[in-house]
Amino acid sequence: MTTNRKQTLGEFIIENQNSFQYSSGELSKLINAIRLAAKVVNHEVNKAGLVDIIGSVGDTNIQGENQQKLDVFANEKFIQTLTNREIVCGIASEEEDSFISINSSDENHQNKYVVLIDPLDGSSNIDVNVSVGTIFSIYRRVTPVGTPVTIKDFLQPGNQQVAAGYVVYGTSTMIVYTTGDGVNGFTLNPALGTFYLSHPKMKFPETGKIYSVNEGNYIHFHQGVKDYIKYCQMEEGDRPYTSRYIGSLVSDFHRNMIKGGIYMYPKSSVTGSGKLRLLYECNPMAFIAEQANGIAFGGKTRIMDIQPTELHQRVPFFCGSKKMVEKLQEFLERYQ
Ligand code: AHM
Ligand code: MG
Repeated sequence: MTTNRKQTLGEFIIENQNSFQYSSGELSKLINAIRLAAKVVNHEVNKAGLVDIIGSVGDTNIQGENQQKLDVFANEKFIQTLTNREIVCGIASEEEDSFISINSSDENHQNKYVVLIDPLDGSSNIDVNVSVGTIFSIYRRVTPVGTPVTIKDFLQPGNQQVAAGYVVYGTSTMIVYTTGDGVNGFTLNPALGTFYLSHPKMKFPETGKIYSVNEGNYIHFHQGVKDYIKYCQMEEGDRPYTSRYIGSLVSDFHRNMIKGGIYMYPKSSVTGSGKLRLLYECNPMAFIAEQANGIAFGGKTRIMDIQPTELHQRVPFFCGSKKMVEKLQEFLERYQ
């Protein structure tokens, strides 16, 4: 007898536990902890309009930006959950100046994973009721187990990631993640508090009709990017494309992965760099994109091949459907 009962995220994690390259159950526990923290953050995000939690707490983060209260809440929740469960040896967060070293109270339990997290990305969208997200990235430490983590454990190129994912707090809440064996998406049933496998084996369409970029910054873009934007707008073949920009990376990426599209955050002539952070935003999204047949490009090289030099490093980011990113690359090459 066939059944259309959907697999839960918990079941999926257990079933796929042995497919990880270095399977010991530790990575599964870690993803489980992220699932738990995501539910708590989701609950809080959903009531943001009801309770007096929105608004700035007045702190500024390392990038000099105003933190929203929910950023602080999400940051604390993820760090607390991962710390209390003693399943990682270190955490770096977009909201923290430096990385956190976690010493397990159990001497026999020598954790080998570090997590890098953007606890609430796009948080300026919260007070206007627009989707936000959490982005996470997981690496095996490179320093010996049982010793405190060092900066080396965090400054690894994206091609060393063992898992990465995001939570989108949208019209429904979803967790989308990869452990290097494709990308799967799980939707939360809020009545039951359970994530169900709703989007198995997600793939970017080869090409698409959506381009996502903050065109307000057009004047500051590299000539190759400007020309590509003009190409997207030209009346020819299947063009003009559709412009869609939420200003929330997770949501823009998620839509483009489902419908086909390209997301761009180029460097600007003013700042000389992009806005997005290599470790917390670009690398995890790049891992997911590549696992879903897409491309993530940093303007000169593959995002995941960039050797990070600092925790809060920013890079240009171009990501999406293969053919669209390749076309953009052609335009960029004309000016190199
Ligand atoms: P944040 O980490 O401070 O929330 O900033 C990242 C966000 C991304 O989600 C989004 O794609 C981008 O900033 C939007 O920036 P802009 O408003 O400059 O277009
Ligand atoms: Mg962010």
